[in-house]
Amino acid sequence: MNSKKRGVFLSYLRVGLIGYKFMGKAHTQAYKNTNFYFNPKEPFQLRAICGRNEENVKFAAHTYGWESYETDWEAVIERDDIDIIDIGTPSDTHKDIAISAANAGKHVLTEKPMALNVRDAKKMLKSVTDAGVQHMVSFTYRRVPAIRLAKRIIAEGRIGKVYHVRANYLQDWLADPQAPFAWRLDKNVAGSGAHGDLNAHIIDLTRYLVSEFDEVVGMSETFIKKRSIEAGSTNEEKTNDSASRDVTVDDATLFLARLDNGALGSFEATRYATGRKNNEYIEINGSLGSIVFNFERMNELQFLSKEDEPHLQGYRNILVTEPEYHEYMDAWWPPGHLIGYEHAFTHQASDLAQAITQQQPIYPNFEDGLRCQQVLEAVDNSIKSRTWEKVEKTNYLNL
Ligand code: SOE
Repeated sequence: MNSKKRGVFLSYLRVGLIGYKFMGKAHTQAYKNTNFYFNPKEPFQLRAICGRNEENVKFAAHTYGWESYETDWEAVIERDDIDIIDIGTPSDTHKDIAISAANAGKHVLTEKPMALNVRDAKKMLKSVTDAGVQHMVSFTYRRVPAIRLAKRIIAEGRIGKVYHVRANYLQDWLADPQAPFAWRLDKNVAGSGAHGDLNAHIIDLTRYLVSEFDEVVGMSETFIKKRSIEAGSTNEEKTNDSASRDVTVDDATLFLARLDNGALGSFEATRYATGRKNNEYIEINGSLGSIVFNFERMNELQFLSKEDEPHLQGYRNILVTEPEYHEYMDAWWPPGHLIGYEHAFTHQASDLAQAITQQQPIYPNFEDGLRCQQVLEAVDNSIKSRTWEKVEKTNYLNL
């Protein structure tokens, strides 16, 4: 008898991905790269990708390598050959899909911001908690190796007591008045503009690296109130027959914060920072030193230590690519070969696979997503009240 046996994996983590555009691509690559570079005990299987436009989602299934496609997200959730629902669609869809997925016993990963508001975020958190499934929010910047090093430096006490967090997330894709209307400019679909899209990230990084938020005061502006509808717009962007649409979200939102640990924070998110493309910047000043990270130089971390001899003190630029010392880098290349935007999505998928297989908690989870939503909403409330607002931190549904 042939003694050679074909190797067969005992089980797979079978994914249903809702959405096939920017995040659909990034998440697809993350699942494939996890299998290839992180050798998970249970590899991901790309079972179904979902989108309403059959022609487009069929093309995506074929080119991205998904086994099947669906045009109705509920059909994906009903399938018994899927373990994980990954939500890569606009914010207005997150609540219904996440709750349905949890109720069907599926693990849930959702893109940020988690929800349109705190109330929906609480309902989502309750559903996944009651269902006992894994739940995660795609704040991928926590999984950039330089951010992991920043976390380690702070945890080791190397910058001492933190006094300041200074963060911004600057893009410029709307600085051109001719830029057409997009779904991200519709409050009903996106929930908010730069605030929920970009401040969400630096709020999460601040929570991850430094502290929870105590109270905030903010301001926002919509510089261009109406934008043209361009040919080929999606259903969300089209409107009856008008050639343009009102922008119903913020173009830029800035806010100040007092953190629970007594530090002061300043935060800015805008899509009008001409020349800044994806400039997520965070500087943390402490009694013994400082840290500076800028995503546009994502393989580097600047660190200053007051413990250095005075004549040698200054920001040192650390290239965070050492496989032996820097988290995640042992899966990739030799020192100095750099990684990019998409690698943090792979780190996220790899950690999710490990958490599911080992039945361990995973972060940032839906409670982190809710905490972020509570900061976002407190800023929105302060913009309305024009006063400082405390940040709510309860999980219960005060319905
Ligand atoms: C905005 O353009 C955006 O795509 C965010 O939505 C993502 O979360 C960020 O990673 C890149 O920029």
